[in-house]
Parts: sequence; structure tokens; C-alpha cells
Amino acid sequence: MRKNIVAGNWKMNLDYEKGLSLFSEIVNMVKDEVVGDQEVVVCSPAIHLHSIAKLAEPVSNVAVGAQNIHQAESGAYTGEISGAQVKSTGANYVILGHSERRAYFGETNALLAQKVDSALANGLRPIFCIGETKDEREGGEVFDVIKTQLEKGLFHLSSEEFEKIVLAYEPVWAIGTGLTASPEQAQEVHAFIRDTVANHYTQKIAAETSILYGGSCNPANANELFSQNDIDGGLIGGASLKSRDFLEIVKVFN
Ligand code: 3PY
Repeated sequence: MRKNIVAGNWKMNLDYEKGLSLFSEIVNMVKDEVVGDQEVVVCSPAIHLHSIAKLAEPVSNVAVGAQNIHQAESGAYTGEISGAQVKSTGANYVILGHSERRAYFGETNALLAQKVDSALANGLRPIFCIGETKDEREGGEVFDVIKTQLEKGLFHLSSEEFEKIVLAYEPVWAIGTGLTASPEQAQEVHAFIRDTVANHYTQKIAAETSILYGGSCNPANANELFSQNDIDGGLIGGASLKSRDFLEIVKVFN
């Protein structure tokens, strides 16, 4: 069956020392307190990846990921980082399609499809984010937007490739706003995502795909969100910067 996953998205926070110290706290707490088989993923800035991947090595249910890659393998792309480079740090995941990258860096579905290909070619599992803006929700376009993001960003993949994908539904209006989708609103979209995957691939693949909720998820709302049938964990922003809060969210699956 599908895995429950709680992934932290540190965004552009924490200097090198602070990142290492937060990650050490998380690893120690996971060792002492996590009794289920949920997977804990921390997606840090690139500067931390190699060191925290080393710290994660002895702990089987903790993994590390990046927050972006360039679509090319290598070359004259000053300031960028490739999938191969991320993989060489010991990371196993990469967030792709976060709404901040779509909005501030102009990342389109077509570009994201190329980044997904590069991630998979380099042995990284994409945590692929999809979600609608406030205007799109108010205009009744939620399902169309989600379907297009899936079709254009992912549905060129073969079944074997798609099985490596983790999906994250992140309503844009719930990111950095303190607003959260209600459990019912989130479940409705997660169920739609799973149906859309089933229609394109198979029921079995859809049933085995982990679909995370993201957008102001915190210790106070995680329990209710994660108890919905089609919500298999979370992609956690601000609350992943506090070890105790992050662990409380992870422990919802204990
Ligand atoms: C948030 O919770 O703000 C996020 O963007 C998680 O990725």
C-alpha cells in the first residue's frame, strides 16, 4: 500500500550551522519517538544537503531532498544546480512545481515536465506540487487547473516512471497566508487527483500514489487533515522549522 510521508520544506531559511542543528534534533527525535513506518523527508537549501544526508544515513525512515533542480544535466547555467549534482549529495527527493517557483520564477508546466524527467533520470523522486489560486477557486476552476497541471507536468511519464512520483496538493491561497483548506475541501481535491491518476494510469497505481497536503499545515490541523481517506501526509512549510512542531506532525501517523 501507499506510504505515509511527512516532508519539510525549509524554503530559503537557516544558515549552515542552524540547518545542521535542526536536522540533528529531528533525527534524534525520530529515533526516539517515531514508531510507525511513515517516511520523514527534509527538503533543505542546497548548502545543507550533503551534511544532512550523511546524518540521515543511519536512520532508515529519514530522507533528504532538494527544493529545485535545473532541467539540464550540466553546462553554462550560472547559479543553477542539476539533478545529478543533487543526487551526488546523498539526497533522494526533490520538490518540483512549488507555487512559489511557478509564481516568482515563471516555471510552467512544460518546463516542469523537463525537470521531472531530469529528476527521474538521476534517481531522484519528485515531490510534485499542484494547486489552484484563490481566483481559480472562486471562479470554479479548481478541477480544470489540477487536471491540466497533472496532464502537462506528469502524464507523459510511463507507469514505471509515474510510480516514483509523490504528489502534493498545495492550494496557493493557503501558502504563507495562515489559511488552510478545510479537511473536506482538501479531501475533495485529493480524491479528484487520485481519480485522475486512475483514469490515466490504473486504479492500482492511483491507490499506491502518496498524495500529500501542503499549505499552512501545522500540529493543530494535521490530525484532522491526515485522517481523510486520500491524504497520505503533508508538505510542511513554517512548522518544519521547529523540531517539536514538525515531530508532532510526523507522529500523527504513530
Ligand atoms: C507552506 O506550508 O507554506 C508550504 O509552502 C509548504 O510547501
